[in-house]
Amino acid sequence: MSLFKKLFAKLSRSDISASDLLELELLLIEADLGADVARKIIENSKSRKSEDFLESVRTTLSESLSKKSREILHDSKKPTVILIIGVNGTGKTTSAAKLANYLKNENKKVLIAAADTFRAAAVAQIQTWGERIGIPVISGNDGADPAAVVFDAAKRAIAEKFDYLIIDTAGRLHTKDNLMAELEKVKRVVEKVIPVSEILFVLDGTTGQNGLTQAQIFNESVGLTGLIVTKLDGSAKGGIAIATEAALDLPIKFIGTGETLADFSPFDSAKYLEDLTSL
Ligand SMILES: Nc1nc2c(ncn2[C@@H]2O[C@H](COP(=O)(O)OP(=O)(O)OP(=O)(O)O)[C@@H](O)[C@H]2O)c(=O)[nH]1
Ligand SMILES: [Mg+2]
Repeated sequence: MSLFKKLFAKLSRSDISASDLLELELLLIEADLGADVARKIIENSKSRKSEDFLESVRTTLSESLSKKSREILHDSKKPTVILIIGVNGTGKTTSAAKLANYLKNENKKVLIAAADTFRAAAVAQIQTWGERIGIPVISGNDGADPAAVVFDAAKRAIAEKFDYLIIDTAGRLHTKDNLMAELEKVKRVVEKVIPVSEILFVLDGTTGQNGLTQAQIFNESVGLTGLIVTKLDGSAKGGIAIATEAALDLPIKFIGTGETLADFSPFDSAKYLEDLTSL
Protein backbone atom coordinates (compact mmCIF):
# COMPACT_ATOMS: atom_id res chain seq x y z
CA MET A 1 0.00 0.00 0.00
CA SER A 2 3.02 2.29 -0.31
CA LEU A 3 1.68 5.71 -1.21
CA PHE A 4 4.93 7.45 -1.67
CA LYS A 5 6.96 4.93 -3.62
CA LYS A 6 7.23 6.86 -6.88
CA LEU A 7 7.77 10.19 -5.25
CA PHE A 8 10.32 8.94 -2.76
CA ALA A 9 12.27 7.26 -5.51
CA LYS A 10 12.42 10.56 -7.36
CA LEU A 11 13.27 12.63 -4.31
CA SER A 12 16.13 10.41 -3.30
CA ARG A 13 17.94 11.51 -6.45
CA SER A 14 17.53 15.26 -6.27
CA ASP A 15 16.78 18.14 -3.98
CA ILE A 16 13.15 18.89 -3.46
CA SER A 17 11.79 21.34 -5.99
CA ALA A 18 8.60 23.40 -5.85
CA SER A 19 6.93 21.05 -8.31
CA ASP A 20 7.91 18.03 -6.17
CA LEU A 21 6.22 19.69 -3.21
CA LEU A 22 3.10 20.27 -5.26
CA GLU A 23 3.13 16.64 -6.35
CA LEU A 24 3.53 15.60 -2.72
CA GLU A 25 0.63 17.77 -1.63
CA LEU A 26 -1.66 16.24 -4.26
CA LEU A 27 -0.58 12.76 -3.25
CA LEU A 28 -1.33 13.47 0.40
CA ILE A 29 -4.77 14.83 -0.42
CA GLU A 30 -5.58 11.86 -2.66
CA ALA A 31 -4.50 9.48 0.08
CA ASP A 32 -7.04 10.97 2.51
CA LEU A 33 -4.38 11.91 5.02
CA GLY A 34 -6.35 15.03 5.88
CA ALA A 35 -5.49 18.70 5.54
CA ASP A 36 -3.75 19.06 8.93
CA VAL A 37 -1.40 16.13 8.50
CA ALA A 38 -0.71 17.10 4.87
CA ARG A 39 0.17 20.66 5.89
CA LYS A 40 2.54 19.42 8.60
CA ILE A 41 4.34 17.13 6.20
CA ILE A 42 4.75 19.87 3.63
CA GLU A 43 6.00 22.37 6.22
CA ASN A 44 8.49 19.92 7.70
CA SER A 45 9.80 18.86 4.33
CA LYS A 46 10.39 22.36 2.94
CA SER A 47 13.42 22.96 5.10
CA ARG A 48 15.06 19.62 4.44
CA LYS A 49 17.39 18.07 1.94
CA SER A 50 16.08 15.09 0.03
CA GLU A 51 18.04 12.50 2.02
CA ASP A 52 16.19 13.54 5.20
CA PHE A 53 12.89 13.87 3.48
CA LEU A 54 11.63 10.32 3.85
CA GLU A 55 12.60 10.31 7.51
CA SER A 56 10.77 13.59 8.03
CA VAL A 57 7.60 12.20 6.44
CA ARG A 58 7.82 9.04 8.55
CA THR A 59 8.26 11.07 11.73
CA THR A 60 5.32 13.34 10.97
CA LEU A 61 3.08 10.38 10.18
CA SER A 62 4.16 8.57 13.28
CA GLU A 63 3.55 11.64 15.46
CA SER A 64 0.07 11.93 13.98
CA LEU A 65 -0.95 8.52 15.27
CA SER A 66 -2.64 8.22 18.65
CA LYS A 67 -0.42 7.31 21.60
CA LYS A 68 -3.31 5.62 23.39
CA SER A 69 -3.24 1.87 23.97
CA ARG A 70 -4.49 -0.34 21.17
CA GLU A 71 -5.28 -3.19 23.55
CA ILE A 72 -8.89 -3.97 24.38
CA LEU A 73 -9.87 -2.07 27.54
CA HIS A 74 -11.23 -4.08 30.45
CA ASP A 75 -13.18 -3.27 33.53
CA SER A 76 -12.57 -5.11 36.78
CA LYS A 77 -15.85 -6.95 36.26
CA LYS A 78 -16.57 -9.63 33.70
CA PRO A 79 -17.77 -9.75 30.99
CA THR A 80 -15.91 -7.08 29.06
CA VAL A 81 -18.60 -5.32 27.08
CA ILE A 82 -17.80 -4.09 23.57
CA LEU A 83 -20.33 -1.95 21.75
CA ILE A 84 -19.96 -1.83 17.97
CA ILE A 85 -21.43 1.27 16.33
CA GLY A 86 -21.36 3.29 13.14
CA VAL A 87 -23.25 4.46 10.07
CA ASN A 88 -24.96 2.06 7.63
CA GLY A 89 -23.02 -0.58 5.77
CA THR A 90 -19.55 0.15 7.15
CA GLY A 91 -18.95 -3.44 8.26
CA LYS A 92 -20.24 -3.50 11.86
CA THR A 93 -21.86 -6.93 11.77
CA THR A 94 -18.97 -8.52 9.90
CA SER A 95 -16.49 -6.91 12.31
CA ALA A 96 -18.52 -8.03 15.35
CA ALA A 97 -18.31 -11.60 14.04
CA LYS A 98 -14.61 -11.30 13.19
CA LEU A 99 -13.83 -9.87 16.62
CA ALA A 100 -15.85 -12.61 18.33
CA ASN A 101 -13.95 -15.21 16.33
CA TYR A 102 -10.61 -13.55 17.14
CA LEU A 103 -11.38 -13.63 20.87
CA LYS A 104 -12.67 -17.19 20.68
CA ASN A 105 -9.36 -18.20 19.15
CA GLU A 106 -7.72 -16.70 22.24
CA ASN A 107 -9.78 -19.18 24.28
CA LYS A 108 -12.25 -16.57 25.49
CA LYS A 109 -15.91 -17.26 26.11
CA VAL A 110 -17.84 -14.83 23.91
CA LEU A 111 -21.52 -13.89 23.70
CA ILE A 112 -22.99 -11.73 20.94
CA ALA A 113 -26.06 -9.51 21.31
CA ALA A 114 -27.98 -8.79 18.10
CA ALA A 115 -29.12 -5.27 18.90
CA ASP A 116 -29.93 -4.39 15.29
CA THR A 117 -33.62 -5.15 15.58
CA PHE A 118 -34.77 -2.91 12.73
CA ARG A 119 -34.48 -5.57 10.07
CA ALA A 120 -35.17 -9.29 10.44
CA ALA A 121 -32.32 -9.88 7.99
CA ALA A 122 -29.88 -8.17 10.35
CA VAL A 123 -30.61 -10.65 13.14
CA ALA A 124 -30.41 -13.56 10.70
CA GLN A 125 -27.03 -12.28 9.44
CA ILE A 126 -25.38 -12.22 12.86
CA GLN A 127 -27.02 -15.51 13.83
CA THR A 128 -25.53 -17.14 10.75
CA TRP A 129 -22.11 -15.82 11.75
CA GLY A 130 -22.67 -17.09 15.29
CA GLU A 131 -23.45 -20.58 14.05
CA ARG A 132 -20.45 -20.57 11.76
CA ILE A 133 -18.02 -19.62 14.51
CA GLY A 134 -19.79 -21.50 17.29
CA ILE A 135 -20.72 -18.51 19.43
CA PRO A 136 -24.18 -17.96 20.97
CA VAL A 137 -26.17 -14.97 19.76
CA ILE A 138 -28.90 -13.33 21.86
CA SER A 139 -31.68 -11.68 19.90
CA GLY A 140 -35.17 -10.32 20.48
CA ASN A 141 -38.32 -10.25 18.37
CA ASP A 142 -38.44 -8.16 15.21
CA GLY A 143 -38.70 -4.52 16.13
CA ALA A 144 -37.86 -5.24 19.78
CA ASP A 145 -36.26 -2.44 21.77
CA PRO A 146 -32.50 -2.90 21.28
CA ALA A 147 -31.97 -1.78 24.86
CA ALA A 148 -34.14 -4.69 26.09
CA VAL A 149 -32.12 -7.16 23.99
CA VAL A 150 -28.81 -5.95 25.39
CA PHE A 151 -30.15 -5.89 28.93
CA ASP A 152 -31.08 -9.59 28.65
CA ALA A 153 -27.76 -10.36 27.00
CA ALA A 154 -25.81 -8.58 29.74
CA LYS A 155 -27.62 -10.50 32.48
CA ARG A 156 -26.99 -13.80 30.74
CA ALA A 157 -23.35 -12.93 30.10
CA ILE A 158 -22.84 -12.29 33.82
CA ALA A 159 -24.82 -15.34 34.98
CA GLU A 160 -22.97 -17.68 32.62
CA LYS A 161 -19.57 -16.10 33.21
CA PHE A 162 -18.77 -15.03 29.69
CA ASP A 163 -15.48 -13.19 29.16
CA TYR A 164 -16.85 -10.88 26.48
CA LEU A 165 -20.19 -9.50 25.36
CA ILE A 166 -20.08 -8.04 21.86
CA ILE A 167 -23.05 -5.89 20.88
CA ASP A 168 -23.84 -5.45 17.18
CA THR A 169 -26.00 -2.36 16.64
CA ALA A 170 -28.00 -1.03 13.70
CA GLY A 171 -26.35 1.35 11.28
CA ARG A 172 -27.48 4.91 11.89
CA LEU A 173 -26.83 8.32 10.47
CA HIS A 174 -25.04 10.63 12.84
CA THR A 175 -27.53 13.35 11.85
CA LYS A 176 -30.56 11.48 13.20
CA ASP A 177 -30.94 12.64 16.79
CA ASN A 178 -33.48 9.96 17.75
CA LEU A 179 -31.17 7.17 16.57
CA MET A 180 -28.20 8.67 18.38
CA ALA A 181 -30.37 8.91 21.51
CA GLU A 182 -31.24 5.22 21.09
CA LEU A 183 -27.55 4.38 21.14
CA GLU A 184 -27.06 6.36 24.33
CA LYS A 185 -29.99 4.41 25.81
CA VAL A 186 -28.46 1.06 24.83
CA LYS A 187 -25.27 2.06 26.64
CA ARG A 188 -27.14 3.38 29.68
CA VAL A 189 -29.23 0.23 30.01
CA VAL A 190 -26.24 -2.13 29.77
CA GLU A 191 -24.48 -0.04 32.37
CA LYS A 192 -27.28 -0.72 34.86
CA VAL A 193 -25.81 -4.20 34.96
CA ILE A 194 -22.19 -3.96 33.81
CA PRO A 195 -19.84 -1.19 32.56
CA VAL A 196 -19.27 -0.83 28.82
CA SER A 197 -15.49 -1.03 28.39
CA GLU A 198 -15.22 -0.37 24.69
CA ILE A 199 -17.29 1.67 22.26
CA LEU A 200 -15.76 0.97 18.87
CA PHE A 201 -16.73 3.03 15.85
CA VAL A 202 -16.56 1.07 12.62
CA LEU A 203 -15.10 3.30 9.93
CA ASP A 204 -15.26 2.27 6.28
CA GLY A 205 -11.72 2.96 5.11
CA THR A 206 -12.93 3.84 1.63
CA THR A 207 -15.20 6.70 2.68
CA GLY A 208 -12.49 9.27 3.22
CA GLN A 209 -13.09 12.50 5.08
CA ASN A 210 -16.85 11.86 5.36
CA GLY A 211 -16.17 8.95 7.66
CA LEU A 212 -14.01 11.15 9.82
CA THR A 213 -16.80 13.70 10.29
CA GLN A 214 -19.19 10.88 11.19
CA ALA A 215 -16.76 9.48 13.75
CA GLN A 216 -16.43 12.94 15.28
CA ILE A 217 -20.18 13.27 15.80
CA PHE A 218 -20.54 9.75 17.23
CA ASN A 219 -17.68 10.57 19.56
CA GLU A 220 -19.43 13.70 20.82
CA SER A 221 -22.66 11.77 21.31
CA VAL A 222 -21.58 8.53 22.99
CA GLY A 223 -17.84 8.88 23.61
CA LEU A 224 -15.78 6.44 21.56
CA THR A 225 -12.88 4.41 22.94
CA GLY A 226 -11.46 3.36 19.59
CA LEU A 227 -11.99 2.44 15.98
CA ILE A 228 -12.21 -0.53 13.69
CA VAL A 229 -11.25 0.50 10.16
CA THR A 230 -12.70 -1.82 7.52
CA LYS A 231 -12.28 -2.41 3.80
CA LEU A 232 -8.60 -1.60 3.79
CA ASP A 233 -8.21 -4.30 1.16
CA GLY A 234 -8.28 -2.93 -2.33
CA SER A 235 -8.00 0.64 -1.14
CA ALA A 236 -4.96 2.74 -1.91
CA LYS A 237 -6.32 5.34 0.46
CA GLY A 238 -5.06 3.95 3.73
CA GLY A 239 -4.26 7.48 4.81
CA ILE A 240 -7.69 7.82 6.39
CA ALA A 241 -6.41 5.83 9.35
CA ILE A 242 -3.83 8.50 10.11
CA ALA A 243 -6.22 11.39 9.46
CA THR A 244 -8.73 9.93 11.90
CA GLU A 245 -6.27 9.21 14.66
CA ALA A 246 -4.76 12.68 14.28
CA ALA A 247 -8.13 14.41 14.37
CA LEU A 248 -9.78 12.43 17.16
CA ASP A 249 -6.85 11.09 19.15
CA LEU A 250 -8.58 7.73 19.20
CA PRO A 251 -6.64 4.53 18.61
CA ILE A 252 -7.50 2.16 15.78
CA LYS A 253 -7.75 -1.18 17.52
CA PHE A 254 -8.52 -3.52 14.64
CA ILE A 255 -8.57 -3.46 10.86
CA GLY A 256 -10.65 -5.38 8.36
CA THR A 257 -9.05 -6.35 5.09
CA GLY A 258 -11.68 -8.53 3.42
CA GLU A 259 -14.97 -10.33 3.84
CA THR A 260 -13.86 -13.48 5.61
CA LEU A 261 -13.21 -14.11 9.30
CA ALA A 262 -9.47 -14.27 8.77
CA ASP A 263 -9.36 -10.81 7.18
CA PHE A 264 -9.10 -9.11 10.55
CA SER A 265 -6.23 -8.21 12.81
CA PRO A 266 -5.14 -5.90 15.61
CA PHE A 267 -3.85 -2.64 14.17
CA ASP A 268 -0.07 -2.73 14.03
CA SER A 269 0.88 0.94 13.65
CA ALA A 270 4.58 0.29 13.01
CA LYS A 271 3.81 -2.11 10.18
CA TYR A 272 1.18 0.23 8.82
CA LEU A 273 3.67 3.10 8.62
CA GLU A 274 6.25 0.82 7.08
CA ASP A 275 3.79 -0.30 4.38
CA LEU A 276 2.69 3.25 3.70
CA THR A 277 6.16 4.66 3.31
CA SER A 278 8.22 1.75 2.02
CA LEU A 279 10.29 2.30 -1.07
N1 LIG B 1 -13.82 -5.93 1.21
C1 LIG B 1 -14.27 -5.85 2.45
N2 LIG B 1 -15.59 -5.94 2.67
C2 LIG B 1 -16.04 -5.86 3.93
C3 LIG B 1 -15.16 -5.68 5.03
N3 LIG B 1 -15.93 -5.63 6.15
C4 LIG B 1 -17.21 -5.77 5.75
N4 LIG B 1 -17.29 -5.91 4.42
C5 LIG B 1 -18.48 -6.07 3.57
O1 LIG B 1 -19.27 -4.90 3.66
C6 LIG B 1 -20.66 -5.23 3.54
C7 LIG B 1 -21.42 -4.65 4.72
O2 LIG B 1 -20.98 -5.35 5.89
P1 LIG B 1 -21.87 -5.46 7.20
O3 LIG B 1 -21.04 -6.09 8.23
O4 LIG B 1 -23.19 -6.05 6.91
O5 LIG B 1 -22.06 -3.91 7.52
P2 LIG B 1 -22.94 -3.24 8.67
O6 LIG B 1 -22.20 -2.05 9.12
O7 LIG B 1 -23.28 -4.25 9.70
O8 LIG B 1 -24.24 -2.83 7.85
P3 LIG B 1 -25.63 -2.32 8.47
O9 LIG B 1 -25.95 -3.20 9.64
O10 LIG B 1 -26.61 -2.47 7.35
O11 LIG B 1 -25.44 -0.89 8.87
C8 LIG B 1 -20.72 -6.74 3.45
O12 LIG B 1 -20.83 -7.10 2.10
C9 LIG B 1 -19.38 -7.19 4.02
O13 LIG B 1 -18.97 -8.43 3.52
C10 LIG B 1 -13.73 -5.59 4.76
O14 LIG B 1 -12.89 -5.41 5.65
N5 LIG B 1 -13.37 -5.68 3.46
MG1 LIG C 1 -25.10 -4.80 10.48
